[in-house]
Amino acid sequence: MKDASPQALYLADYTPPAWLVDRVELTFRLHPSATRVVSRIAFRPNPETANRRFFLHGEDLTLISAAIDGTPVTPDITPEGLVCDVPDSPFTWEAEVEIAPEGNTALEGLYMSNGMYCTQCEAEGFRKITYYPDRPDVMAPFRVRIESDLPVLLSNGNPVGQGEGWAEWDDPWPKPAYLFALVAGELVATSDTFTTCEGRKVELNIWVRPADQGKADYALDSLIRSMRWDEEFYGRAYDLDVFNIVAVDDFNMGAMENKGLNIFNSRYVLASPETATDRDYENIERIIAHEYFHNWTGNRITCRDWFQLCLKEGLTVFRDQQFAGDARSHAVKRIEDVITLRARQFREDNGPLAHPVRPESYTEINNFYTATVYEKGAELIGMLRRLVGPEGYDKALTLYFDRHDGQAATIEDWLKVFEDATGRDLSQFSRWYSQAGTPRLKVTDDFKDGTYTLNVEQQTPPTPGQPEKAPQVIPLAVGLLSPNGDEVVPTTVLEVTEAAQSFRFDGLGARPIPSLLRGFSAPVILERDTNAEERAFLLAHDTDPFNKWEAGRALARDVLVAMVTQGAAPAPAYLDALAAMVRDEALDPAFRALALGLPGEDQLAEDLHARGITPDPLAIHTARERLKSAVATHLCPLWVPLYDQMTCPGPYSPGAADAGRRALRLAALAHMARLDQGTKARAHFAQANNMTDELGALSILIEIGAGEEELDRFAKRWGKDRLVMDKWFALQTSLAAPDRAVSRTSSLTEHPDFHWKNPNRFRAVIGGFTMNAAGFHDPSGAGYDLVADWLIRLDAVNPQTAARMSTAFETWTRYDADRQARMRAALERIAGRDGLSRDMGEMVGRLLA
Ligand code: 0A1
Ligand code: ZN
Repeated sequence: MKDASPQALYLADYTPPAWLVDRVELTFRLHPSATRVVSRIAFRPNPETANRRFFLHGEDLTLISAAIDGTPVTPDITPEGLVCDVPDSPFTWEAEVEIAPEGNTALEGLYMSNGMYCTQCEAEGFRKITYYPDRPDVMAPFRVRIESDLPVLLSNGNPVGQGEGWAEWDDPWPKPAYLFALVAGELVATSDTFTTCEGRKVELNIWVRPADQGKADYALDSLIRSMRWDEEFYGRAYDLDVFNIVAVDDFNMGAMENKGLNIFNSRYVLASPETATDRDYENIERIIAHEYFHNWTGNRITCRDWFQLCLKEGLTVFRDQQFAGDARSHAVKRIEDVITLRARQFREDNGPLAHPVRPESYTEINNFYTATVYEKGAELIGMLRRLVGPEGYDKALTLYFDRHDGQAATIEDWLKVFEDATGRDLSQFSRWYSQAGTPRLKVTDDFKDGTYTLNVEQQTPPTPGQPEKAPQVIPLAVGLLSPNGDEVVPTTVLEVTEAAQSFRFDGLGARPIPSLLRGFSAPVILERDTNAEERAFLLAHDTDPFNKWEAGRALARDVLVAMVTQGAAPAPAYLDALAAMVRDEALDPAFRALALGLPGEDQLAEDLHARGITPDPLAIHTARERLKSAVATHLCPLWVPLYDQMTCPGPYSPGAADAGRRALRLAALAHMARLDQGTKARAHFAQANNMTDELGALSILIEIGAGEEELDRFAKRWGKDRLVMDKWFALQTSLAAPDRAVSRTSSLTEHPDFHWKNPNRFRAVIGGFTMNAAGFHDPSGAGYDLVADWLIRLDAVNPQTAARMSTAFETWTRYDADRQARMRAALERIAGRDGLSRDMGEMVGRLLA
């Protein structure tokens, strides 16, 4: 592993800060090419350490002046910061630096987006604004003065004064520098007020550019519902007089939880029925909630160091998942979350980038905002809750907030509150934080004299730097069904703690059918020799909605694997089971739509690889297309009635009920299109009055190789809307036929609207293409070269976004020797570039290790 490189940092090397900060005062004189930042910082020695070395982080800053207690000083400046001789008692540091936000294309620190100033400081962006101990365990209250002619000037905390060309903000809550934020621009607000359960009246504003006015209502509504939910379920109230959210077009990630001033990628704020899909609305709701929930899990209690990132992210994702489940359907939400977990985190865990939920070393922390830290991190919280029960969980959380409010905490602190609140020993559980890899659970069963025995073996494959794994505690939720479909043992959580273990169920009249890992009770891969009959039985009878869906998904996977490897015809048992499910009106339409979805091509490649078969992306694509057509034909009589039935009368509502009906209706339409060459889909596109239907019909047409005319019409209609045009670009690169994907993507990179420095547009075009498995893996290697060329180009201007996208190559060792050689060559070409960023250097180093 590249871990051994000189710049790698290690969790084991943590040392407390030498100096603590009591107060920060900042003045910004904004100018596109010459912004001045004046800082006044009260330092005091940390009584917990004898180290008195005074080091401040600082990158790309021009130091104008520095003084200690009013006396000018000349510090030693390095590319990473400065050191200076200081007294060994409290003192005030004053400095003035100059920075150039308009040239900041990396979008870290202070930068400009469409004439507006904004900041992104997590993880280590504050050091590009001024000299400071930029580490999360240094927390301080901030006061900020902004001087600019722009009309709206925002920072963290409460507004304390404003006049012609200036504004002042005061944030009384001590915070680490990564939560600092500043925004200045021509903005308009959608506003409301919220009175907390503690009686505080809070002004809520969602700020957008004037052209986007009217598109923030759903974000605002989501914010209010999030605030209410956090009070009701976690007892957490908001703690400032104002909560501001700003939508920004150029943003590396989804959004950022800066104290009192959340900054969002505009795609997760702006929505209207005509321009946003149901999925967009769902994402807005979830991400607004996520950032809001960080106010307590992240801001009031933050991380001691970046190795502890999952402390705030895993918990906050878990909380946003709970919230979304409450707001929508728990069953559907769980299925969607598991689809994402498998597609992103299992994929990561199975390749060269696998790392523990709490990594033990990194070179560039920006590379560790991963599915493992976020999504697997959330699964760990879910398992803890399953193990200690909901009351134990609530007690532990209350203790966590009481004990650690205002602190920068660790995973040890987190587990200790669970131990203290519930009396449970979590030493074995803590392995989930330190061991990478997805555990395999092998289950066999016996039945004798009324006793049913489940034999469980666990094993976690080696991952980079971790050849051996110790057994973990795995909550295995199980139910047993009798052959007539009755549930004879309701859901029971078995605790698997050993490498091999058996569990007995006595007093059964007949051999039961087990429903294992209900609700996906642990992030593991279940391995069990079973047959299509058992799967069809569970699909028909399981009372656990997740496992009902899972049974159908497993059937589909087996069918597809047989189609790819043996050229088999689609199994009728699967088609019949699917028909029964689609017909079942007792089931939620959203659930039925999910049941009609097939495992993705990348997922199938992984499944084949796990069975020792080298995946052929084109064969997988072809089999999947054949299966879709077979489903269309076999279930033919169902589609038109379903399409006619699943209308949504009344005005558009993004709520779960209507969204589920639209999803099922579009699923019916997709199958109809395979039988009528898209006639109905064309009509649907033409009549659509919302983006879900418009984009849904357009994707259906593209998938069957039609839709060119509609694509043109779509571009004419939406050419001026950048978020909608991102969809137009992404659709073409991600859905182009395998033999045309490379050329289509190349020609789109020549399109005058391919503004590649905008991360959303880059992700739409290049990221969209990397999702097109058969296109990306074109046997010529042209797809790899195309992506490598663009990663090299982007790395020079925006390392963070470029490095994230290098994960397109993380599965390279799964493929045939020829493809492997071509991917390796592409990665080596990137690695060999002069001036490669630290971000990209670390990623390709790990990918090639
Ligand atoms: N903390 C934010 C996401 C975020 C993470 C990293 C960033 O830069 C490296 C920016 C934003 C969240 O979880 O929403
Ligand atoms: Zn987060």
